Amino acid sequence: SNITAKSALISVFHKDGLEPIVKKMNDLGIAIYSTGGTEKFINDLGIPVIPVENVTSYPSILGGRVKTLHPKVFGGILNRRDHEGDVAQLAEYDIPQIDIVIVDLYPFEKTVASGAPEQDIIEKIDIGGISLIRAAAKNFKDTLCVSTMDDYGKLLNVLEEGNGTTTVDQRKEFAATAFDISSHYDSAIYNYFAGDSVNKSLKMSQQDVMPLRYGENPHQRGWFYGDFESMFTKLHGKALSYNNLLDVDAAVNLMSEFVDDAPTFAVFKHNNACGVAQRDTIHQAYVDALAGDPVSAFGGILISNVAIDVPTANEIHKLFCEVVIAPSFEPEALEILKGKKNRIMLELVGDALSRKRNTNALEVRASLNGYLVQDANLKTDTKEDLKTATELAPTEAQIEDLLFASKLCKHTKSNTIVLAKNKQLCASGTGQTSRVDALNQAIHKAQSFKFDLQGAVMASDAFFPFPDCVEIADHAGIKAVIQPGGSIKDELSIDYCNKNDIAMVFTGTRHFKH
Ligand code: 93A
Repeated sequence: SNITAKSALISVFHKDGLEPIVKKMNDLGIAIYSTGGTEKFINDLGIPVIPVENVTSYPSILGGRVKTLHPKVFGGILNRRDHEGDVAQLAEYDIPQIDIVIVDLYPFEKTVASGAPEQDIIEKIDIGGISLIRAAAKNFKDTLCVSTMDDYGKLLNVLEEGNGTTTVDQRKEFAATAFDISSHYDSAIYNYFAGDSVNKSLKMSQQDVMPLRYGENPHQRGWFYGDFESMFTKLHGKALSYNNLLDVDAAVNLMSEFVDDAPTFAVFKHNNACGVAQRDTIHQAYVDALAGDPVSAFGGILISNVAIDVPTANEIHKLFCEVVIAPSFEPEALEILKGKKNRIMLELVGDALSRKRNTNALEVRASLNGYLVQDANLKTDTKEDLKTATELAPTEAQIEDLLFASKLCKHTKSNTIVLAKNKQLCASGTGQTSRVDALNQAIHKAQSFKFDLQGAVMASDAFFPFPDCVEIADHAGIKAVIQPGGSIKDELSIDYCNKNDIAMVFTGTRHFKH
């Protein structure tokens, strides 16, 4: 089952990275067959190459739509070496054995993502390449299939190790990758076509839609409709997923509250901030944001309201994170962060953050065979909105923390309680069915990450119907509270605060977020 390669067929869209491979093959005496552009590339390197047309005795026709689709090519790939009939037919029809197939497919997804017209997208549906991959992978017992540029390094190792000889296990591994590539490729094509019917039902044009690899889960299809590029320039990384986009939206919404403020950093997970801090430097803001919950931060979405500098980039680089968003990246910081191939880096376009706050966008969500539509929540609580409800008024420092916590509260899933201290999120309770649960979750979380809650402040997205929350908060060391007020039992909470030296302010604005 070991096979020593004597020939290879190379047909690749992207030619970069190919040079060391064809050189190695040439050294090993492997004959190379190739298609138009790839053949020219290899020829220009001064390496002998046989045009595939010499095998098929056909030119490339229909503008390249048919170049490798021929029995002599596929016979050469699919024949079984231990099968008498196959061997005889190879001789009978003068079919050359092909031991290695290297393909890099037409970039279908990239072409869709570029917003190209339909005609161009259709031309990028690879037929011959995908067939070569499937054929070579099917016949892994006899043929080595390299189906992606990402496997060039692996191929080179294998060639070097075995001097052109490969084991069946090695070939089977390459075949598994090949079917991963081909199934992903066809899913992308399917998503593109299926998107058409969704476009029609939403009355959108093909230009507005970005097909996603899948929806919230792999068994759900997904698309993004909108103008991503008006808000972000993608500088690096893999394609954004449905969940990435939800998080990016949540991150941008929160950071739009801090546009002109001191350096502020936030870490998001599942649409909620799990770490936020405002400091004199963005480096310190990042360090203190991360400290809010270093466990949740794993795989998180990061956002800054100022440029990412080198010290910050060095810290971020230690963390596995999906996306980093910032108004800009210092060039060297960008290089550091590019050190992880998949890490997505998004630069905010111009005043994208302030635009997010100042456009009267509508929020739409599908519901009950229709849509629920509402104004975006653009109300930010300010100092002027605060009415002191207790005998004790908050200090200036507490007011700053209260307003900081209130901003976080507004952008966290209800029911929520946010605990903050010195412009740092200590912890929040998120998306709970009771406010008491949200508070207990926040306290428990803060304590588990060693926050000292003495002197911290508490923000609630809605009023307290009972005095239980202020009591629990008091026992945890909370000294100031911000909440909308308006419960018929407000007095019970106020009384408790008065008896226990807690300052409480009412904003008059509820910030539910479901
Ligand atoms: O249009 S195709 O589907 N028809 C083919 O017969 C065919 N054979 C290989 N595209 C085909 N290919 C693709 O051409 C490969 O997958 C590769 O992406 C590209 C390489 O073309 P060239 O060598 O001319 O640059």
